[in-house]
Amino acid sequence: MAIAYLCLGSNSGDRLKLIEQAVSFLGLTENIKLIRSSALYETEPWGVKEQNWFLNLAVEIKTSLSAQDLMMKCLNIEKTLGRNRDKEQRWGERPIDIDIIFYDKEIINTEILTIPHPRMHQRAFVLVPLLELIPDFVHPVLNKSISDLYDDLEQVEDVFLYGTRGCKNV
Ligand code: PH2
Ligand code: MG
Ligand code: MG
Repeated sequence: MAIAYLCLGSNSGDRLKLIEQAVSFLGLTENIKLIRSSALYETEPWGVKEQNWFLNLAVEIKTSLSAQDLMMKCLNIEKTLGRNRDKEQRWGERPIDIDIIFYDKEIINTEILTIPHPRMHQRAFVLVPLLELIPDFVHPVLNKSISDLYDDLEQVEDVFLYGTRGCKNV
């Protein structure tokens, strides 16, 4: 059994429904058990700025699937929810994205899969949800905790708890 952390994101279509459906499909997948979820966040687009804001959250799962099989399950759920990668720009708009951030403390570098996720430490939309779940988890390549990685962020894109965007001064 492995413990893995996934980051889910959506910025087109009915974002809330897509995230909810993706989490529930994950929970219904054989050999995946949902353990915990972070809160839901509304986040400024990272990478390509001219697009809708995203909804993001992180989940902790327990699984007997290999990292590779877990990735295939995630890709299948993305497809079921209408994702068509042929029509997408890198870092552009997508109805649903499910990324494996950590798989235990394994370091995996194959042609199709890199774990830990290679850009997670540059992204507030990944670090903020993970801060809730595993602030002291030490990144097996960078040897820093999630809290330290968050403190080290040079560019922090805006991350709001879902429903609080636009309430900056309240
Ligand atoms: N995903 C991307 C690119 N940029 N920005 C935010 N805020 N949230 C995302 O999930 C995201 C992104 C590529 O997968
Ligand atoms: Mg992805
Ligand atoms: Mg992604």
